[in-house]
Amino acid sequence: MNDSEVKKVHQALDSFQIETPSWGFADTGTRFGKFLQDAAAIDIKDKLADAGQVHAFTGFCPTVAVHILWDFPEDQSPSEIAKLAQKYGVRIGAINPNLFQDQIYKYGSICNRDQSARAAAIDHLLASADLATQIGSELIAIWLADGSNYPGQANIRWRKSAMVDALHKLHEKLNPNQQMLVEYKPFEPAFYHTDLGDWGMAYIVCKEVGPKARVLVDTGHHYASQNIEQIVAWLLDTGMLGGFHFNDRRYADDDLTFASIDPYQAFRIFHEILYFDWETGHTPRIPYMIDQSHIDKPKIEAMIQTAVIAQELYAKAALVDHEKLAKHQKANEQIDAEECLRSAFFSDIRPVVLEWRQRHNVPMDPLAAFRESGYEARVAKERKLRRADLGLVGSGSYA
Ligand code: RM4
Ligand code: MN
Ligand code: MN
Repeated sequence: MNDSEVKKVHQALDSFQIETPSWGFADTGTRFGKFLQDAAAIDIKDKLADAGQVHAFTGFCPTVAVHILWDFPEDQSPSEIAKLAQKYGVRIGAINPNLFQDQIYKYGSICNRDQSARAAAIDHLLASADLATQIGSELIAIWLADGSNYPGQANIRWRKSAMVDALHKLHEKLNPNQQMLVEYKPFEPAFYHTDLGDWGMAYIVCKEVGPKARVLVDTGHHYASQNIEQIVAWLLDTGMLGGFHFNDRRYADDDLTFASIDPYQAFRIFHEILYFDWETGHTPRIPYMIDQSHIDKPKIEAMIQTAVIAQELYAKAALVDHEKLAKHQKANEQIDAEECLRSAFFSDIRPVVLEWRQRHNVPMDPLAAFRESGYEARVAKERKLRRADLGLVGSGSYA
């Protein structure tokens, strides 16, 4: 690697940050049950403390996404939670409203034909905007579980207009610095139709809702052979890319570790972003967020591993020779163009990443350093006792 390549990678890494999800530190599972871990976070304080560890050992995970119903208990004010984050060296990032858990949402939230369910959902969205403003969060990330299970059950067009109407109300509540990120998903929990089934639907809804709405790409929410980097390229070109939820999938919404199944796909996504950046001279502010459910991996280690994997792939993507690539593309030299990607992807960028860590005063091997710190064993002991005190007994049962 020559000096200018090294510089390019350093520059890219300096601007690369990843947001961790509060729910990724707690016990989560599949619909069949949960396997509990003593060290898993019990409450928001634990989640922020654990996120603080990830940031301390990696140096580029300074914000934490939160889920309203799971993370804001009634006896704690939002500003207390923001202060708590500060205490652990992190900030609150995206706010995620919860429109899927309550019994009233059996047939949907903002797309429900039942006026009272819809009104409750809209109230919750507006309350989420207030909360975001109160704690200085600029992002509201919306994932709807809305959809239907059987053909004929739903008037799909009616539901679309109800959705646009509700999201428009939220949009009007946002201040100029805030954005709403609209996430799509082809199926689950609904198995016949999902009201926001793909990026095109999310794009149309954002356009109808207003300029503060953008599309959120969850890498796990695509059909098996879908070309995600093309979606990303189109969203970049239209100024509609709102951010990412990172995870990987083998079958459906598996929530596996980002790039664990297909690292080349993750690399190609980063490449499209950096290529856009080079070509347009415009660096979009892209919130990169992890959205994973570590069912059986230790939570904090899994989060550090994910962040490091993403950082390495981003560094590799930064190594692509854009001038050369553009030249080969223009001349239809497909083999040479492809080689531009392959040679960056297969380069060993770890020495540059190590240099970056040294410059930023973070451990050379974040995972090993975290393990040596003994944090996990310490909190496991304390949280196990606290769980017993609180009378929290886990259950792995499905029915
Ligand atoms: C969904 C989606 C959302 C996440 C929920 C819990 O599949 O990815 O982003 O908040 O799961
Ligand atoms: Mn997601
Ligand atoms: Mn998901």
